[in-house]
Amino acid sequence: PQDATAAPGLRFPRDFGWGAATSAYQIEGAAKEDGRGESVWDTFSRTPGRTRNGDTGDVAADHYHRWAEDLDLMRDLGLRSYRFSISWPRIQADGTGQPNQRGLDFYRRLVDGLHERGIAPMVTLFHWDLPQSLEDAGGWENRDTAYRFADYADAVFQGLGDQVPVWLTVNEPKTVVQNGYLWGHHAPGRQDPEAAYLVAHHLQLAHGLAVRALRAGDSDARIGPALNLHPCYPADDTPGAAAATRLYDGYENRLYLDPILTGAYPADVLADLGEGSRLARGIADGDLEIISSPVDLLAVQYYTPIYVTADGTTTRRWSTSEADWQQIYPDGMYDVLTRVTRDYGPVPITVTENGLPCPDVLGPDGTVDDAGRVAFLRDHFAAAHRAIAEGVPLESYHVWSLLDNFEWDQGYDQRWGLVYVDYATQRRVLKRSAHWYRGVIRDNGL
Ligand code: PNW
Repeated sequence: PQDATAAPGLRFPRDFGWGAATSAYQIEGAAKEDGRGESVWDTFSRTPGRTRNGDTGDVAADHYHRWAEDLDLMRDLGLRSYRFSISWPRIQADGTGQPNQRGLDFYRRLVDGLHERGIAPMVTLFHWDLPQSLEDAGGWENRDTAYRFADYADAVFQGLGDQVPVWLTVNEPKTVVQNGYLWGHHAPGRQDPEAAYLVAHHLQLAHGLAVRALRAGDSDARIGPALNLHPCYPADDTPGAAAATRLYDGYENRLYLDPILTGAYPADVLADLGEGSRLARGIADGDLEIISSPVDLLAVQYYTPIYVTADGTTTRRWSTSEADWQQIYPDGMYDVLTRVTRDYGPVPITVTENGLPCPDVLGPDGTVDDAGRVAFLRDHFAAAHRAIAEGVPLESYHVWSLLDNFEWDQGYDQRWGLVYVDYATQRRVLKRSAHWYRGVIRDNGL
């Protein structure tokens, strides 16, 4: 189903940042080492029934111990950029106070090791692993958590700042809002729409406060948000579907883009939530100035389009991947990149995630043939190339993910890596897609 042909001979801009991405809880393991505290994902994954097979991130891909080997893998692939996240509870076990030096040391080794191998680090401050102590104090429903995040960010800037050229604040606030607070299949497992949109505001506030914390120092690093965008298309050509799609786009995209890049929440979404909503009541004077503090780049994560019907529900139009929420639609990459440039630009853009889960198996000959992932990436790279050709200032592209890892509520059954992880032995095996990607990077194109 994924055999759309990419035009041959596509060259990317000089110094294009070919990369791969991971996140702390999904790969590190070592859940109890070196003073690490617990996060909402420890609590959630250890609660029976919350994850497939009861999987947890306790061991994951054991990257905390195998980081040097993993850095060598990245060098062998020829990566120019590596996006990873810092575990907040490794830096502050309870979410506040003096930073834990052993936690900082781990990331310092990682960052130094990247530089030694000629790979640029790109660091996400928050990829969902909120310290459980802060959750116990109200978590993201509590405005104070945004200020705790700014303190944590400041500690990380002080500890690593001189070696990190690009910081990303909050990974996919929308996924926390929707999966964590609307539908409840991610930590903290709530189903409370009123809470959800207040959480959206506090995550945005956290973003803005972290931007300000970086600017308060003398760092010349760059910083921006990491947003997963879903291009929304009407499922038919009725006016009803057009209107429903417009509002759907408000909830999926503008709710997160507008405050940061234009300094205002989208009026249609605010109206739809109602004047008395907890979001509306939670916006204090000055918040939007903080949230819209100028950013240096916008990190875009694209996985799937959404087709919206006139009654405001969604429908499937393209083939679905192993992730039930993902339809395969490479043109969506072109559409999101050109849209953000048109509506919010020009702002430098990095793609910080894009990828496909596949039913990968380690063959008897020791290879993993993920042809579907190769086709998927080729078609999405080609779509990004088209956007660049039309003037989108895209500077780098990170495949999700470097390694197979803990895919949240789906546990280890869903494999997203370029590199296969045999969890019984923790052996890493380059999949066909990894070998192919090495060639793309070497040729700087398709
Ligand atoms: C991202 N959706 O989450 C996360 O940043 C990663 O940690 C995760 O492993 C990866 O994508 C693959 O799932 C998403 O519903 C979760 O469109 C849900 C969606 C998109 C991304």
